[in-house]
Amino acid sequence: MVRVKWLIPLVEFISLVQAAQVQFSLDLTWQRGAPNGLERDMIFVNDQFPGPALIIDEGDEVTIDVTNHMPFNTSIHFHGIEQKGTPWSDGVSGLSQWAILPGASYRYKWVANTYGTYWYHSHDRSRIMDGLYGPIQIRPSADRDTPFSMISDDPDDIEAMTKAQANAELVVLSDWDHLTSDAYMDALKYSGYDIFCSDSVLVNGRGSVYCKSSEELTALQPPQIRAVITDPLTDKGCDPFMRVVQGDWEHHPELLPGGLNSGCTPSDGLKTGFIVDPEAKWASFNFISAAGLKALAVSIDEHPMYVYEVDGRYIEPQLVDVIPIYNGERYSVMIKLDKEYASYTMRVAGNGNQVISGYASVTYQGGEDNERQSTPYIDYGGVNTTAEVVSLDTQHLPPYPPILPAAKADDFHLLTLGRINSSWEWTLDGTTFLPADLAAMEPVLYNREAPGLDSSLKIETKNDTWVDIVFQLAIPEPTKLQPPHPIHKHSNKAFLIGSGMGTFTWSSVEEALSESTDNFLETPIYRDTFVTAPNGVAWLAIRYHVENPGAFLLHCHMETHLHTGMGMVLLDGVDAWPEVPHWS
Ligand SMILES: *[C@@H]1O[C@H](CO)[C@@H](O)[C@H](O)[C@H]1NC(C)=O
Ligand SMILES: *[C@@H]1O[C@H](CO)[C@@H](O)[C@H](O)[C@H]1NC(C)=O
Ligand SMILES: *[C@@H]1O[C@H](CO)[C@@H](O)[C@H](O)[C@H]1NC(C)=O
Ligand SMILES: *[C@@H]1O[C@H](CO)[C@@H](O)[C@H](O)[C@H]1NC(C)=O
Ligand SMILES: [Cu+2]
Repeated sequence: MVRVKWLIPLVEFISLVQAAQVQFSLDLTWQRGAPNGLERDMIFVNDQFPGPALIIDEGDEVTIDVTNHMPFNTSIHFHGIEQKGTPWSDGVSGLSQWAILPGASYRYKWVANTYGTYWYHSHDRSRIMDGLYGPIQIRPSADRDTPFSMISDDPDDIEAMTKAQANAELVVLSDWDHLTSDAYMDALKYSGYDIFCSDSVLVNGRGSVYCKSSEELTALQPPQIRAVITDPLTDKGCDPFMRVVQGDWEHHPELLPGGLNSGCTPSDGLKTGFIVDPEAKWASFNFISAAGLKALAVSIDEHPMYVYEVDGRYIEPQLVDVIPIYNGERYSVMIKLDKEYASYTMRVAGNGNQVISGYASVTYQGGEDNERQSTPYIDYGGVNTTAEVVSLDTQHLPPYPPILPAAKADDFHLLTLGRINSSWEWTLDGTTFLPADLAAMEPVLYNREAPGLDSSLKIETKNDTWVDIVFQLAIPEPTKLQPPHPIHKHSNKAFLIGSGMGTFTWSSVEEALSESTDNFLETPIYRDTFVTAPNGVAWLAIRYHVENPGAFLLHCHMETHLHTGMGMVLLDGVDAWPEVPHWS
């Protein structure tokens, strides 16, 4: 039995001595591009895909001017950035701002009040699937205590790791399809299926389409998934639309575009190559999942990884070979460069919802000509190659230095997650959908009573209170599962405090704790994404501190789920609601 010992959080004193002002301009265009070798219309940021990295120092005052040269509305959200005191810069059309019209610009201003790995992406319709994303790295101030002394007690190693962190490789993982986001969403709507099939997995915007037979792909399916999906996978390694997944709703297979869920067309694209300097002894790889649909798993052949930062916050390092990474999540790792001078494959595999992989290479300087093939930890389907392979334990990620939630919350909300009325429409509040045309509406931040948003989609909180939210999965027969939902909270992070199988029958977390401490973590996890269970009826509990009045989204980060309704609005600190400045 675990002893739960939560305390009042430590106040963090970080001196932000040299607050510099930094400015970026992001120009968004809609052009032809071929990340995986196949051309289509897509979004570029400053003519790049993924968009340029925004490298910032902790404490900086950041201005970002976004100009929309595209033929449709847009916005930019800075994923994981708290937006303390600047809720109008959170970048959600219809919530924190009016959409940026074609030809128009918007100025985002915020303070980098924390450190770590983040990213930016569109928050208008499902444009992530058209390529609107890029990485953000906030370098920690010099007085931040790093966890590197828990990896090695050799001062040379610690110095090398500190340098590696400053020169980290930002690794944007994503999925890619030949259909535009609008065409993809139309395919769900007209066929009635919940589709999560992609053509390619990209690493920093590069990849290929690999085609294998249905038999081969079915054999590579993770065993726990094969136990439920008993029919053969498609020739793209995708769900054959069994009733246990799609339920008994109406479906129109004849309206599926060819090549979407089946019909693989091979294509050769470029491959990302990382060069590491073995003299530097350590390298940091900061993984960001910008996937629109896919759950992924990442590994670097023959290189165990010390995971030291999760969603932009240090943890007590964990040594692993494989990291499962869901939409929006970030994991930063240190690897020791102590292997033969050669090239090692970085493998990024679908993690449960498709048998697919993407690759990059990590090459030691001086090992470019070594022809040796590296040995994988995972196969094409993301399954471990030996029993010794260690996967990240996502239930044990103690924040470093320790930080704890309040022992008791002031407010409790139980949300029921599931499908309503069709296989492809999703709800977070159990009864209604976040409107798909939210992006075209009057921003809720400007008017809390803005029409168009059902009251059940809003959670009102008072400033400086603690709020518990329990996410309950509802799975009607004959469906046996929901895909894991990576639930992302905007503004400040929350604590993952517990989870369990079955139904959360208690009326508060306190009551649940008094009956079943086993469901609660001794060391709550502090992050901005919370992934629901992959199988069966289950629940997940988070606790957060309301400290930034404004309107913030709480939503599933799978683009198809968000855009079909799986989101709600947190009206945080309504008693201290901000005046929106009128500078534009
Ligand atoms: C890894 O694979 C082996 C079989 O090679 C299996 O027995 C083991 O349970 C797997 N471990 C994990 C964590 O998946
Ligand atoms: C589901 O369908 C029913 C019947 O058509 C309708 O009354 C209801 O409003 C729908 N639910 C949602 C959340 O749209
Ligand atoms: C674009 O945004 C404006 C509001 O700023 C809205 O009136 C319009 O309907 C939006 N267009 C689309 C296609 O959503
Ligand atoms: C909201 O509460 C936080 C945490 O107590 C506090 O720091 C902040 O100043 C408050 N904001 C307003 C506008 O009162
Ligand atoms: Cu979801």
